[in-house]
Amino acid sequence: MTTLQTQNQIHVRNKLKLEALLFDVDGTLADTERDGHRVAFNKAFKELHLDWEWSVSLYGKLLSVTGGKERIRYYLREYHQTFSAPGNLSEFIAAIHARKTEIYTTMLEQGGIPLRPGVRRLLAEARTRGYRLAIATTTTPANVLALLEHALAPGSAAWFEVIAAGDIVPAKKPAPDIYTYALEKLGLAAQQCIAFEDSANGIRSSMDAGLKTIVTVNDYTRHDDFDAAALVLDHLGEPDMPCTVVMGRQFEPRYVDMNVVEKVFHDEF
Ligand code: XBP
Ligand code: MG
Repeated sequence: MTTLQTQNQIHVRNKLKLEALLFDVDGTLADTERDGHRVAFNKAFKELHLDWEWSVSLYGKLLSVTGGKERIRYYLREYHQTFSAPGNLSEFIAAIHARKTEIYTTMLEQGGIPLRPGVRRLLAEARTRGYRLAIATTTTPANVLALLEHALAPGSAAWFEVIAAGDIVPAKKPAPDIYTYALEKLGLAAQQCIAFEDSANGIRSSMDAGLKTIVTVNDYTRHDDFDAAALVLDHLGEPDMPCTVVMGRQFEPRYVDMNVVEKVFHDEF
């Protein structure tokens, strides 16, 4: 029997204690897609003399595929069948994507993308109260580090015990692999953790890894299917910026703090 299985049995017997919070990045920590990733993709295309332009609405459709390289490949297959890459397609896509990552991280360095409401406050409270933190995302590791460094706080990557990102697992979300990987690195069972997500692909990934999940929607995801979520909100809220419950029980005051997270975790909501 593995250590995790033994831990699982002990916790099932004893009543589970919430140990760690696992966060998605894009759309959850910050609204990065429309005015961040999308803009960086378009700038990279232009620099490389490609006449591709991803509009706000087209990008919404492309978001059905997670991962930037995978998204470019999907775009070519679905919207640009006549395109013929100079040389090897995978290498060509990787080169475009590398430039896109440089452009995107520069945007973050310039403070271009803030955190979503309540994210900084909840992370700070979770740290103070001794909860462990991790990240499980599809995006490139450099993007996560740049966001944390410039939107959260210098050195804040160290707040997260595990940063599971990008190609570290071959199957990206909606596959559960990135969450399973993060749980393994934490040495915790899913029943000891809670996840924060913003999209249908994200919640399929977290739920299939066995994690109870709180969802904060955004413009691209508000019509996604979140039936499996423990709680769905427009954002985490702040004392002076109440959140709205999209699915789940109303609560007061209307912002998510660790007391709310604990209640959701213990099904007291
Ligand atoms: C979101 C994604 C990513 C980003 C682009 O991931 O699907 O692909 O759109 O990032 P998550 P890259 O919500 O899991 O954070 O270009 O670096 O892949
Ligand atoms: Mg997301």
